[in-house]
Amino acid sequence: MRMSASQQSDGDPARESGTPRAVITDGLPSQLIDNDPDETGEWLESFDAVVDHAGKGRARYLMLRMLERSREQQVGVPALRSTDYINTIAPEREPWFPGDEHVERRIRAYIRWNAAIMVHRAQRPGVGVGGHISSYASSASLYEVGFNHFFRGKDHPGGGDQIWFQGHASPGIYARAFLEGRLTEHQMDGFRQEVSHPGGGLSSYPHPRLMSDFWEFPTVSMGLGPINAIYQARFNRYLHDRGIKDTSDQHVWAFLGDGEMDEPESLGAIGLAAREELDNLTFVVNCNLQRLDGPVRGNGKVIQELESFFRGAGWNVIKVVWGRGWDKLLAADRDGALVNLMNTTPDGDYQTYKAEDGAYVREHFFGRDPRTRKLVEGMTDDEVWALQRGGHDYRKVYAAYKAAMDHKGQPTVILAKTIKGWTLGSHFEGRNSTHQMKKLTAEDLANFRDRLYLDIPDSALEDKYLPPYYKPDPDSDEMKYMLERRQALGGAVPRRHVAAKPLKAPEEKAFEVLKRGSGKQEVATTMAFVRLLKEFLKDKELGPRFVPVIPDEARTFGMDSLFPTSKIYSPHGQTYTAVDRELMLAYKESTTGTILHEGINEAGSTASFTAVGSSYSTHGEPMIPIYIFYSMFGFQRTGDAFWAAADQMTRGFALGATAGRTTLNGEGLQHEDGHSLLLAATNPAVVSYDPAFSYELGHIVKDALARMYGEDPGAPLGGERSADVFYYLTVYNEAYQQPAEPEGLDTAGLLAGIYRLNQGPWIDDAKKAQILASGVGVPWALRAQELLAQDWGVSADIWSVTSWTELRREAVETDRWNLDHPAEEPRVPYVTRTLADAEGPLVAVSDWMRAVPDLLAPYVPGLVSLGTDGFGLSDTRPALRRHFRVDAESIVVRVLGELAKKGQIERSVVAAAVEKYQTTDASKAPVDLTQDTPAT
Ligand SMILES: Cc1ncc(C[n+]2csc(CCOP(=O)(O)OP(=O)(O)O)c2C)c(N)n1
Ligand SMILES: [Mg+2]
Repeated sequence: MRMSASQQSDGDPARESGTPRAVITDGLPSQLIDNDPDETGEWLESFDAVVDHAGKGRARYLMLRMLERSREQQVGVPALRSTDYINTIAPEREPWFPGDEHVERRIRAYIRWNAAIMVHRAQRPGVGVGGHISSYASSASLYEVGFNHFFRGKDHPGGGDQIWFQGHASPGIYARAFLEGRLTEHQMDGFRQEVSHPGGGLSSYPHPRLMSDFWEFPTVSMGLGPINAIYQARFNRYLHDRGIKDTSDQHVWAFLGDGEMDEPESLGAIGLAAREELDNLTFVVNCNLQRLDGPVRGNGKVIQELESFFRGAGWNVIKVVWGRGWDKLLAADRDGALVNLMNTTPDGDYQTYKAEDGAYVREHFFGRDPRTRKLVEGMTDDEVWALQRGGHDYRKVYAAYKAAMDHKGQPTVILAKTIKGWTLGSHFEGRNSTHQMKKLTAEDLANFRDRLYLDIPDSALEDKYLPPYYKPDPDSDEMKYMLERRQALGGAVPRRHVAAKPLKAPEEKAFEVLKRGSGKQEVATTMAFVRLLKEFLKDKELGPRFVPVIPDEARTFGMDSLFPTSKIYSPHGQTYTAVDRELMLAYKESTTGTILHEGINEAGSTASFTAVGSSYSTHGEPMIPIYIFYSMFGFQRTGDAFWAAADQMTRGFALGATAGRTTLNGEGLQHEDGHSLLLAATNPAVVSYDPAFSYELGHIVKDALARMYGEDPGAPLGGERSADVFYYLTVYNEAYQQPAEPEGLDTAGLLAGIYRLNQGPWIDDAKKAQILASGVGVPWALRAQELLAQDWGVSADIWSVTSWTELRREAVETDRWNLDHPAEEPRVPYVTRTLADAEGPLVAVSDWMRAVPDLLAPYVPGLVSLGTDGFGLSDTRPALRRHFRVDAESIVVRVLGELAKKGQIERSVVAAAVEKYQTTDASKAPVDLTQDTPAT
């Protein structure tokens, strides 16, 4: 078919004659009956003419005006992604407000004052530790409605709610705890002085690690709160569906900043919450239109943008834009002119209005349209100025929270419009710099006090550094009301509590399979771990506590064998006919499944790991997460989330599978991990091990379970160990024969991080050497031991270093003790002690970059290392190992080189070894016929 020029359509099928139209194009239905095609044709022609002559911009403008007009004329058009810029809940649908408004307003005023004063006092001379005033000032009503009416404490029969507080709002939460009598004035004055303040201070932000009976959920690394809250809500459902705990009366609240919503993690998991119908979850986004530097969306509208994201994802969206003062204006807005104005005003202007005054708002907002100008004719400038934003009107907020709690089948997001720095006066409100203002001038203080109607005399404000806190009489109506409300709702919030019962140790027979070794069979340490896990799962009491968390890699790690028995958790069960239903290892989903299969989603998996691993405290139900992932995509990709997990005192197992820069040989630069142990070492809560053999793994896991979930038997070295750790175990995909556990194994050494695997052979006049190796490096070291003996007459001892990082940690602690006790006999680090009598050069090797073993260099005189520094690349394992100079032959050369340095052999001998093994040529590396390409 040939088209004339006028028929050419820019690819729009609707304009090509004869082409059937799609039923839905761009969200608009198109199979509508046309009962006047001529008229339709004229409209379309006019539109085409505008496009042709005035351009697409003008055409778009006219279309939007048409939509606007159709709304004014109340002609329904299909829903767009966002609704008008007005409250979702119409005034006539607002519920009865059960509180005492007057008393609640007074309570809020006290808390507002104390929150700001706490930060102000923390700037006194000699302290000056910072803090935030304006964030809480914008969200006080959002919190107070929650505290007085919704947030259930731990004594509530349902078990209580889980609440993520916006990190920068912490002063408000402390200020409430102060009024409730949970914190003293002395403690308030210790804000951000956790070490120097007598008796300890208050942490800057919600940090369970630092205030472990107060904060439950860490926030402030923006974006982690939202994703962690989603996975917490999902985990609550999981516990319920599995029959472990009735969580039906527990709600998850997450208070978030509108700027924070820019983080990919904030929005990245909202689809899961909708898909799993998490109506036990409410997000409250404090839309004060500002972030740290300035407006969040100066040229746009953040509330509208977020509404479209959340609606699109399937959430229930409740907008709380305007306070009650606007209701009568909107009711009088017969032709929709006010709504249009609201819709078309960008956030940047809304921010500016609130930094000006009533006259400005009248002129620049209402004055833009004669119809809206007229609407406020009868109001004074002060009355115009007093028109509130929705997030400051507790009735509107109450209505939204109630609707969220009553809503079934979807999570809810409440988008509440507020003013940053509200009630703090004109220097703060809506100012771009407000986020970082920490002090009030004398004038600010007096105005603030007046605005809040507080009974504080001028004389009390004379000390500009230490204006007083306000604490009403304990018998006042406000104090009684406040405490009564909390009591009715199940006690103080936030509160962290640990009442988990210890778990019994696994049966000894579970470890037998690892102790026996694999005989002639070749097994990778990943498989050894999976075998152990299967043994654990058989245990009637302990088995149900294990929760595998898998980001779409179960098959890679051989965990698909768990599918048919453990099953994959889905709140919907398995409603389809599975393609592999006839197979033994069918993919099986179930409402009571134990596996949390998170899809290709390490951020979500880490959030799941955190929820599961803190269940011992959040729910009093110890659960053991087994989060297994590509080691490259763990600490490197989600290091910050692991840091938050550590803050939350998460316990459990993170398994870095396919570890090593040469062991996952085919996958190349982006996959091959030679540094996650180094990254893990930076997290003080992470206990890392790099085991070589299955029996090592068995001992480590057994000890870890006792430490995190048992009665804590103390450290192998005799010290006290914290249970608030999680383990990072690196496991490999290279199969080799797993030896049986040696007789008389030095278990204490194995757990401390190093033990002598074997001694070098007896050779007359032998030169001695020591090789330290970990993980897959141990077999290379054993081979090097053979070559050294057979080709060069060197007798090398082999040490299995199960944990470079734990040895380092112990050494650093010892060092620190010595620093503090100069007059006493210095203590010697474990690793130094262990290797003190080891003869000859010390060469360390592993599939990690040298910096990993080099962590021990200050404590092991003479230690030199080999490692996989640099980017990974694809090749055979032998070629890669030669390339990086970590294979057995390279180890030999390194040992000989060290002997030459000591003058024990000639340098020419080392050169001969290089020549003999061709260690500088990766293409000369031996071919390994036993290994398949690893599955990924
Ligand atoms: C990941 C991360 N990046 C940057 C920051 C620094 N930061 C702290 S608060 C803030 C602005 C917060 O704005 P918003 O979320 O809108 O909260 P508001 O204080 O306005 O309620 C920024 C950028 C942070 N805490 N976390
Ligand atoms: Mg903000």
